[in-house]
Amino acid sequence: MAHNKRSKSLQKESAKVPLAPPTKTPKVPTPVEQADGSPKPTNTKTSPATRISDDSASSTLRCYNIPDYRLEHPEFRIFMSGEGSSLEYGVEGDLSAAAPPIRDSKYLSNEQCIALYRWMLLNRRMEVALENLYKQGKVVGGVYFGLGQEGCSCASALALGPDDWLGPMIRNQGAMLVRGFSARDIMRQYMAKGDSPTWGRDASSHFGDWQRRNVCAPISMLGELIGVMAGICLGARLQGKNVAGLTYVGDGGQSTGVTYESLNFAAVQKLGLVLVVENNLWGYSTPSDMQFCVKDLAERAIAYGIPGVIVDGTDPCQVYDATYEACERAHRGEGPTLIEAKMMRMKGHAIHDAAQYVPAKLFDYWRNRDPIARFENYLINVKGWLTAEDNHKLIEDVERELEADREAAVASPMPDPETDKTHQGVYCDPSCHQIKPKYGPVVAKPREPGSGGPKAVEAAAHLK
Ligand SMILES: Cc1ncc(C[n+]2csc(CCOP(=O)(O)OP(=O)(O)O)c2C)c(N)n1
Ligand SMILES: [Mg+2]
Repeated sequence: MAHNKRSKSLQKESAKVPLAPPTKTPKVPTPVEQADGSPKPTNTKTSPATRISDDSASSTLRCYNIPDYRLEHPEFRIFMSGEGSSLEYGVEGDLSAAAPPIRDSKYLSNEQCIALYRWMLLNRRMEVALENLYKQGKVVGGVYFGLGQEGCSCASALALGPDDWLGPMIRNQGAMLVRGFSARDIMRQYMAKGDSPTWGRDASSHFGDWQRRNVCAPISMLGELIGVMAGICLGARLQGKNVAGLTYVGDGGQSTGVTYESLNFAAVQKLGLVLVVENNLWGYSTPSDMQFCVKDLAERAIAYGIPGVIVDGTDPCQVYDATYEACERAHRGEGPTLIEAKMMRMKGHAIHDAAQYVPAKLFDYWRNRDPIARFENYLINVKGWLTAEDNHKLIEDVERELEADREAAVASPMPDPETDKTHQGVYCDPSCHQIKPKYGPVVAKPREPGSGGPKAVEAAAHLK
């Protein structure tokens, strides 16, 4: 029931498809089953990242499990060859396998799946429109794309409850849409229009809404948002409420020191951080094979003492289910979860990057795993939840909405230079600091002035 209540309140200002209560789906393989339902040879317990073997004090071998929801386990390696100007990346491994099916969701109803598909479509089509606006010289700065990652962005944000928080990164424009921003807002922002969310003071997707939508603006310095989201969860807890704080970090960004510090802090304090590690195989032009040595980034969860889960980032149902369960843990006050979503960045780093360094056959492989095409096929042909005719109408509806948003954004005025003279909206003013508690009065006992009481005791009382 909590799920139903949560889904209704996603601040979906432009949602067209009503959400329905979750339906029970037919039996689906659990993370410890193979697609045919037979047990996997290893990982025989379902609880995430729990230690599954240290039965005797003398044991020298410890085993942990990391649930892996994927229905395929691609094995390939990217390597560097040549020298100087002939230096290039190659890929070796089996790239011939057919795309896997979509895993049935344990929580999403058919109506919710269709709503999710619509968000993903809107996400993609909006980015195509942004690319065109850029080519027309209307965008100020660059454009960042989440092509191939729409399922991950949209499904993860959809799993949040109304009191939860979102901390998107630049590729998570789909998550912004799900959380209630319109394509019009995002396009205005990219064109630095005077009525954009930052009144033309910043470009690309660096904006949030802490008042209504519980969205923390992206932070460019990779990993920094994790600590901020942990802080939001801590602040809510001090007000008597356990919230989930969903944010993202890439395969490149997760190597930063602040990622470790923030995640460790969240783990120790059992804060409701939900960290989606978007392993899209590239960080700028560095392949993930040259970025880290662990096989799966979800394994890092073991070192933090928190659950780690692997999902196919091109399968929105897997992403939704894993994020939903992580949010439930957060609401129960059980602490953070690390979800590794494996997928592929299907364009360059940003619009200026043609990604010529990416081996073409790797693009071909992942193009076959397109999240939208596969989800569309799932809804129409596998489940029969959407007719071809209704799909056609849905696509037309998305296009109509986008065109109206695009026209309005283009017609918006540029910022008035007069307002800039006063630095309005650039620097902090006293009103910025008047942020009232959102969930209730702060329950922490303030330190008595001049008491000089023992700090350790006070910290324990404040934070735990
Ligand atoms: C701490 C820090 N170092 C470097 C950069 C420059 N930078 C911006 S994006 C990027 C690559 C990020 O790759 P990844 O984390 O894999 O995310 P992706 O772009 O693939 O989504 C880099 C190095 C930065 N913004 N912050
Ligand atoms: Mg990356």
